[in-house]
Amino acid sequence: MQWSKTIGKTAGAAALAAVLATGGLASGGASAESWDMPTPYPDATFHTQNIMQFAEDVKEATDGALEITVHSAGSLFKHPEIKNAVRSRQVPIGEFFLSLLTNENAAFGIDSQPFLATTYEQAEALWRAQAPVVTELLAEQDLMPLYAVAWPPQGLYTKEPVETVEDLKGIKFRSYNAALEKFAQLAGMAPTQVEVPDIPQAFATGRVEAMITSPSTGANSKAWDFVEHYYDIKAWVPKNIVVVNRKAFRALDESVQTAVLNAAKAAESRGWQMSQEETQAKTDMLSENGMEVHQPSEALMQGLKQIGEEMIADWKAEAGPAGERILEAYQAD
Ligand code: PCA
Repeated sequence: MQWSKTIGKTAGAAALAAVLATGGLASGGASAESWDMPTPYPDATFHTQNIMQFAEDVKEATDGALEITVHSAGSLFKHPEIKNAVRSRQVPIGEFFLSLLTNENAAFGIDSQPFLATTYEQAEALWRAQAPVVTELLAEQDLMPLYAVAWPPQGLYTKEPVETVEDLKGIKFRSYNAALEKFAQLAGMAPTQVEVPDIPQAFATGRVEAMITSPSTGANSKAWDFVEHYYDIKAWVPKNIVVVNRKAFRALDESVQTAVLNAAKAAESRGWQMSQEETQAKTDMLSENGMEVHQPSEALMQGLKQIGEEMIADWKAEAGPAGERILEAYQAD
């Protein structure tokens, strides 16, 4: 843990050099393969912990033939660069927020569309519908998904009480992707993109004053230090995805490939389980630390859902046939 904090504070090239040096020392036998894996979120995040376990599982199952070193919190590559770093084989494997790829194809972003899938059951069905399309689209870039895990349903954090969408007007809002930015704008707010590790500072300096995110990210960011209210609006259930470069994967011995796929399968089901368990635990943590946890008013939900309908109509138009395929499969599930 200590080393990753140090790397987090070091500038790019120096960090990479330090990391490679550490990786070199850590990897035992000469034939052992050593993979660096950038991830965007801090060590305490359940996704990151799940990935650490995945790395452990791979190491154990392959008797150390493949060692994956996790570089959390954007310490090796910044979040928006992780996908291309894997694509260009600067690293063989990485994790990122799937809907960040919306700018490439709207099909990647369906899990961040408001009020389309708001429970775990729905989110799982949506992933079953989305996964084949995502797999095809990523294959065009020589990438292969290993697994995806949902965040808990997204809630609203504010300084002042919110009864209707009107109350959100003019608020400086922390965003994390294009869909959320649009949602915020349609609600009359002023969005700014802020990565998770930078949330506390963005609030402390007044760059932002509200956000929509999971109870996990809220609690891990100590939201109680800067906002008082949490509204459980369950707006959507977005996912992180772990992808591998196909050339790097194929270069592994077949038995190692199988071990990676098995560990990925286990990580997917463990991750969804962890996510569900977190939802209540982290929401409780918000109130234990003095925040007011509310069920949203009817009026607020109505206003937000209206925005959602507009967004989904736009999304359908943008996503075209790939989007239709996903929606049809989702509705038939
Ligand atoms: N946490 C991440 C993505 C969704 C979530 O719950 C974030 O706030 O950026």
